[in-house]
Amino acid sequence: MAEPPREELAPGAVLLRRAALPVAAELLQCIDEVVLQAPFRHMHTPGGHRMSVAMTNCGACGWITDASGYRYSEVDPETGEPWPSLPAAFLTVATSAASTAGFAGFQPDACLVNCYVPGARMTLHQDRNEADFEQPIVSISLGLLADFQFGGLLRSDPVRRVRLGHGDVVVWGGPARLRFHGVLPLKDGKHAATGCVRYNLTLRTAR
Ligand code: MD3
Ligand code: FE
Repeated sequence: MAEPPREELAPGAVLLRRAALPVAAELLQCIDEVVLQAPFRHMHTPGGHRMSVAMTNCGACGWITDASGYRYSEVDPETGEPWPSLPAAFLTVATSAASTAGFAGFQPDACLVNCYVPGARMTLHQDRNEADFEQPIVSISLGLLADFQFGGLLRSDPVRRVRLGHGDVVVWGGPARLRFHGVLPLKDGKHAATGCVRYNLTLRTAR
């Protein structure tokens, strides 16, 4: 079978366009199951802002934010129960993408599930609540197109814009791991697989 197109966005940042397309329907079904147990919610930043992106998690721990700060939690603060387990299909896509990108042995223990509706966005930030920055983060986009921004190691560094579409997988590791990144406000649209939303899965080794 043909290799998926592999695009190096920057050292350590590998875009595998449409790599998750063959299993996209299965991933969406897994999201539906996760959400039954741990519904999407709008968390608040430590500064008190309500996030426009709705989030939930699966795996041994999940990323949360509230007045006390940004961190990982072994339980869903809404219920006090553990997060739903990491679906096997998430793990398979993430570990195979990581090894294609040169990160063999990736063992994610957390998956943040983001849900964007038109207008939702994520301002430039770094992902630094994980224990070991030697471990990459794998992101999987589903549904509506997003204009993703990635910059450098300083917030003030220039940003590049990359359009991420249904089934696109990106591995962020090595020197790209701490780059600033964000998502511009989602544009209106309708996708055959997801309707009027975009989902993004980020698989992480949090602990
Ligand atoms: C670059 N999510 O959840 S995924 C996030 O589309 C997040 O929902 C965005 O940023 C989204 O934290 C972007 C792409 C991504 C994820 C993690 C990264 C890019 C990254 C970590 C380091 C550098
Ligand atoms: Fe991020």
